[in-house]
Amino acid sequence: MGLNEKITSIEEELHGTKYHKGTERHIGLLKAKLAKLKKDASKPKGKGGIGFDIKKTGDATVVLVGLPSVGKSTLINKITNAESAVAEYEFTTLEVIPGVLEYKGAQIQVLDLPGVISGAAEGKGRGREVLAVARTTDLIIIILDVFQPMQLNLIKNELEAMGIRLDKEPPRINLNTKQRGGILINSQVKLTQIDQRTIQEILNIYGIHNGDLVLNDDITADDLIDFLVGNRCYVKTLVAVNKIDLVDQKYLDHLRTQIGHFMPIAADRDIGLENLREEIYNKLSFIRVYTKPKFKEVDYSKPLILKKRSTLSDVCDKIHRNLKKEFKYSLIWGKSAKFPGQRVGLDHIVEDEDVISIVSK
Ligand SMILES: Nc1nc2c(ncn2[C@@H]2O[C@H](COP(=O)(O)OP(=O)(O)OP(=O)(O)O)[C@@H](O)[C@H]2O)c(=O)[nH]1
Ligand SMILES: [Mg+2]
Repeated sequence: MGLNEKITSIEEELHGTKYHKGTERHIGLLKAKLAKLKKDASKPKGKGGIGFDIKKTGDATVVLVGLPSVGKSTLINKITNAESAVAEYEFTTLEVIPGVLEYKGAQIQVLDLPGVISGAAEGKGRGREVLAVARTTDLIIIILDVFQPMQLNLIKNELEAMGIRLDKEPPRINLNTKQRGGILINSQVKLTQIDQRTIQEILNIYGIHNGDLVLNDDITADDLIDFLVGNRCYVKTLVAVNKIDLVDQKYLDHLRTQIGHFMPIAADRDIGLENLREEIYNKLSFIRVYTKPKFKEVDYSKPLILKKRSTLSDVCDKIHRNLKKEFKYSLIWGKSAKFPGQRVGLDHIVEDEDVISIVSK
């Protein structure tokens, strides 16, 4: 049996197996085998790497994902400086079109993508290339047509199939492989979703027979498989429902009971766009850091906009391309400082409202 036949046969078995306590382990193992086969099957041939080549700019990158004709290009044209073609027919956009959204001092790169269809992650309609762009962004805005809310599940499934985990933190798992001694599971929390035997067997599928596995979360089989496959991305999402000019409030209230929280917008009528900008900014949870030049006052007028958990090294990159080479140390005031004016190095993690003073060579 070739790789693809094996994949199909396991997929069929998974479809035919009902989930309950008694089949939990079997399903976990099937999923582990399936993920392993898919990983082997998708090993890049030749040059490697898929996707459009997009140069990242700005403080964060956001991507618009949705089916054809939901209004992605209309939206990017309204909230950024981009000029992306808009038309009534499907697949108007065929390339990745970048634009910049400026909000509260942050420069947010927004990417308009070609429409995604069912089967995209398997390669339909250049779907893999399109979706691969979403893997490395900070936020995925899923755009739905107000009359097709169930597209939400389709899009989420396609993104998941590309190894993107939505609105989730990476499971805290650590593995130290060894030469002998079997597998030792050290779990810091009570495991309610997977048993030790399943963990052992899943590890075996990935060729791991000896080592220490440390778990800091109540993980599922899927979490363990994600960890073992290793190329998963964890990205936040925001759902926007477009063309709300065509429906009434009652319709929208009902929609909320079906798909949960979303941002209602009508891109070509400028409805809901200010709220959307605000929500994009908030979701990106930026922090602001101020600089204090030597012997001068803090410059509060020009905050440096950074992502959470940024280091001083990231701060330097924001200020000047070569600053890191010149960097000697920095003095720091604020939440991340042990005491005002603490002396810190490039790997120090900054926090919101910190003040820094860089001393260069
Ligand atoms: N009624 C209404 N129509 C809209 C709205 N926004 C966009 N449209 C229309 O929807 C159609 C598709 O818009 P596009 O922006 O090209 O959609 P797209 O998602 O970029 O489509 P593809 O590039 O083909 O994937 C156009 O005819 C737009 O004028 C809206 O808020 N309300
Ligand atoms: Mg478009």
